[in-house]
Amino acid sequence: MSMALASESPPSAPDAPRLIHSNASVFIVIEGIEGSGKSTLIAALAHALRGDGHDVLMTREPGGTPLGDAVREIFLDRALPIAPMTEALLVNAARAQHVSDVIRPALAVGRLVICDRFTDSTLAYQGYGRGLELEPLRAVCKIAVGDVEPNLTLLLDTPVSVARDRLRTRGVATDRIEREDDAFHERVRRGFLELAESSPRHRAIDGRLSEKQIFDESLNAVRAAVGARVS
Ligand code: ATM
Repeated sequence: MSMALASESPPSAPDAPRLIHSNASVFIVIEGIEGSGKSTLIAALAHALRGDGHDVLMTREPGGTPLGDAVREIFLDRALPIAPMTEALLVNAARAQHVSDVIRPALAVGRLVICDRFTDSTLAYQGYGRGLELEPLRAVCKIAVGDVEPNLTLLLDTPVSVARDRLRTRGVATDRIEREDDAFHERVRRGFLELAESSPRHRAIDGRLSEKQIFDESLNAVRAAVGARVS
């Protein structure tokens, strides 16, 4: 992967990236309901972390591989009725491929991986949202990911009404999950919050803050996670 090349850049070269933590192998996940501002945050974080000298890989779920992209199309297809457990198994089939082909290899060569959604999305959407029991879902996720765990999960916590307004303003066509009613998205939001509160590797950030505040808080949290990983 490109990390090896980046490491070979002479540190004194004027345009060389500042390689601070070249072997960080850090796995960062960004979670939140649709319209919470994940994409903007991820792009800004990747830019800043590259400036720090990290070899950043941005990826997403469902997706991240050819199989994952194919699953995503099926998963979001409004014309397809899909049972809750089928949803869980589909996203985890895609996840197993994603972990095996993309995330694990990137971490193995010291890259910093930023993933738009991961296992918390399954617990929040299929568990809290659809009403599936959490423990079997956790077991399915565990089968898909093995020992790959995020070092930090950032939750962009945004009220459903705010997220809906943003999506409406952007004119985004609603997919199979987005078109669920507000009560569903409220359960998902509460699920994300409960998951975040139950773990020290999570950080919830108020999605109503300004873009700059969200970015600053997030970047500080990521840098702290990188520091904890390499120190
Ligand atoms: P994005 O548009 O954020 O990439 O997510 C696609 C949808 O997939 C999202 N829908 N909404 N709203 C959440 C859903 N999803 C699940 O339901 N379970 C999962 O495990 C994952 C990864 C995503």
